[in-house]
Amino acid sequence: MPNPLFDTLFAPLENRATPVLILPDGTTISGSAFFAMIARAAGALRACGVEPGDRVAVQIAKTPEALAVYGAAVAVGAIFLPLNTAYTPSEVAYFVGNATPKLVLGDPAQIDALTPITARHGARLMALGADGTGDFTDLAKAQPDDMTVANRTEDDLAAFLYTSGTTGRSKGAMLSQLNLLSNARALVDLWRFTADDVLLHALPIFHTHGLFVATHVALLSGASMVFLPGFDLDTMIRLMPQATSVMGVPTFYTRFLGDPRFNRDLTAHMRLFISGSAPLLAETHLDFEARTGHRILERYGMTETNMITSNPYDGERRAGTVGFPLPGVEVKITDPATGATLPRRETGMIEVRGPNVFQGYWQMPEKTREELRENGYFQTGDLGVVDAGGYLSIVGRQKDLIISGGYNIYPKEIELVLDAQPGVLESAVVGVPHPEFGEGVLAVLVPREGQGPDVNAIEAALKTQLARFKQPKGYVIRDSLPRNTMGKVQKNALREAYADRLTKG
Ligand code: MCA
Ligand code: AMP
Repeated sequence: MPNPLFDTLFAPLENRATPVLILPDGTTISGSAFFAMIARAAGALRACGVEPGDRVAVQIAKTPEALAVYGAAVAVGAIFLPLNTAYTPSEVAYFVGNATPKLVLGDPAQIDALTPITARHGARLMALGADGTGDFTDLAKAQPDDMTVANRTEDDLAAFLYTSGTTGRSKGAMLSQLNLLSNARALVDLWRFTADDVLLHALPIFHTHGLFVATHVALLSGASMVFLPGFDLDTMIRLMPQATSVMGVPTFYTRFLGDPRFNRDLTAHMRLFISGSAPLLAETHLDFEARTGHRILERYGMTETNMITSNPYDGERRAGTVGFPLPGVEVKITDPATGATLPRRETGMIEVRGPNVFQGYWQMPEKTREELRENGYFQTGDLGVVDAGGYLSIVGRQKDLIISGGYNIYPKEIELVLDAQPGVLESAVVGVPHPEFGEGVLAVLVPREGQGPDVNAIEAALKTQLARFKQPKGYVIRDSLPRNTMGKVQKNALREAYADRLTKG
C-alpha cells in the first residue's frame, strides 16, 4: 500500500547491505538490519493499539532504537511527536494534554514522574532508555520482522513539532508527508548528497534540524550517518576522518574553532559544513575559512516551514546571509504593518510559501489564521532584507524570541514562572550575547516593596519547572522596568543596558 514518506525514505533500506548508522564505538547497522528494527518497532506500536492518525510522543535519548521508532511511526501512519529530553515533567504535561497521544515513550528514569501525566490523559506509557533497552524494546523484540505499511497520502500528517508563540504557550506545528518530502528532495539536490556521503550527526533528533534536515537528507541520498548521542568535541574530532559532512548549529562551529586540533589537515577531506538554526556570525564564517579553507554553507529554516533558503553549493557562500529560496519555495519581504510587498533592499517581515509550509497549528485555528495567510504565505516573524544579488539576510526578529545554542526560548514562558516567585513584583527576560551559545537568557527582576527576591531560591525553584537550557544564566535586579508611552516593556533598552552581562568574566 502506498505511503510516500515511508516508500521514499525507509523502504530502500530493506535491501541495503551498506551501513546506514555508524556508532561512536565503530559498530555499524546496515540498511537491512535497521529496516528489521523499524519493522519490529512498528509491530510494537500496533501492539500498543496505535492506529493511523494517532499521536506517538517520545521523550527519549538519541539512539538507533529511537530513530527506528520514528520510522515505525511513519510505517503505521502515526503522527510522530518528539520532545526535547531536557523538558521537565511539568513541561511534558502540557504537550501530552494538548496532543493527547495514544502512546508516550520516556526514559526509564522518568517513568515514575510521567506516570500520573499519561494516566490523566489516557495515554499508554512505555520506557526506552539511552542504552536502547526498556519495555518498549522488549515488546519490539517479540514482534516479527516482516514490515506492514499503512496506506497514506502525501497530504496526511506525519509529525507535530511544538513551537512557542509570543503568548508562551507551545503550538503543535502540523507537518504533512509532502512538507517533509518536498524539503528533503530539494536539499539533497542542492547540497549534492549521495550514497558516498557520511554525515557526522551530533544534533538532537527531536527538532527539525537533526530529524528532518540531517536524517532525511542522509536517508534520501543513501548516505551513512555517524550517529552520535550528542555533541562532544573530542568525539567529533576523533570521528571527523570518517565523515564527509557536518550539519550543526553555530555553537558547533565556535567550539571547533576553540580547539587547535581542528585544522586544515583534519578537515582536508571534508566535502561540506552546513550551519543553521541560529545566526552564524560573519566573523565565525571568516575564521572558519582561514582555519580550514572551507566556507560554511549557511541556510535558514523554521519548524513551521522546514528549510526556506540556502546559500549555494557552487556559487559564493556569502557570510552573514542565508542565501536564496529553495527551488519551489517563494520568499517575499513585506511591510509588517500593512503586509504590502516591499522592493529589494528594504527591510521587512520574511514571508514564505511553498510545499514546505505546514498545515497549521493543532487545534488552534485562530493562531493559524494569525500567522498563515489565506494566500498561503506564512509570516515568519523574522525581519530580513534581500540584497541586489538576491541573497537574503536576517537582520532581526519581530517575535520576542531568544535563540540559545540553536534552542528557541520564549521569554514569556520564563517571565510567567519568575513573576510567581516570592519577592518578585515583575520580570523581563531578554537574550544578550553569550560567548558559546550566541544568545543567553538574562532575567531582570523588580523586587516587591520591602521584600527583595532571593536569587538562589528562585534558581532552585526554576529547576523543577523549566528545562535547564531555559533557566537564566544571569540575574539583574532593578527598581523598575523601562516602558514606552503605551506601557510596553522596552526590551531593546534592557538588551543594550546589559549587553555585556554574560560575556564578561
Ligand atoms: C546546553 N546548555 C545550554 C544549551 N545547551 N544552555 C543554553 N542554550 C543551549 N543551547 C546548558 C547545559 O544545560 C549546561 O548547563 C551548560 O549549558 C553546558 O552544557 P554542555 O554540556 O556544554 O552543552 P551541550 O550538552 O554540549 O549542548 C550544547 C549544544 C546543544 C550541543 C549546542 O545545545 C545542542 O545540541 N543544540 C542544538 C539545538 C538544535 O538542534 N536546534 C535546532 C532546532 P549547566 O552546566 O548549568 O548544567 S530546529 C530549528 O531551529 C530550525 C528549524 C532550523 O532552522 O534548524
Ligand atoms: P524554530 O522555531 O526552532 O523552528 O526556529 C526558527 C527560527 O530560527 C527562525 O525563525 C529564525 O529566527 C532562526 N533561524 C534559523 N536559521 C537561522 C539562520 N541561519 N540565521 C538566523 N536565524 C536562523
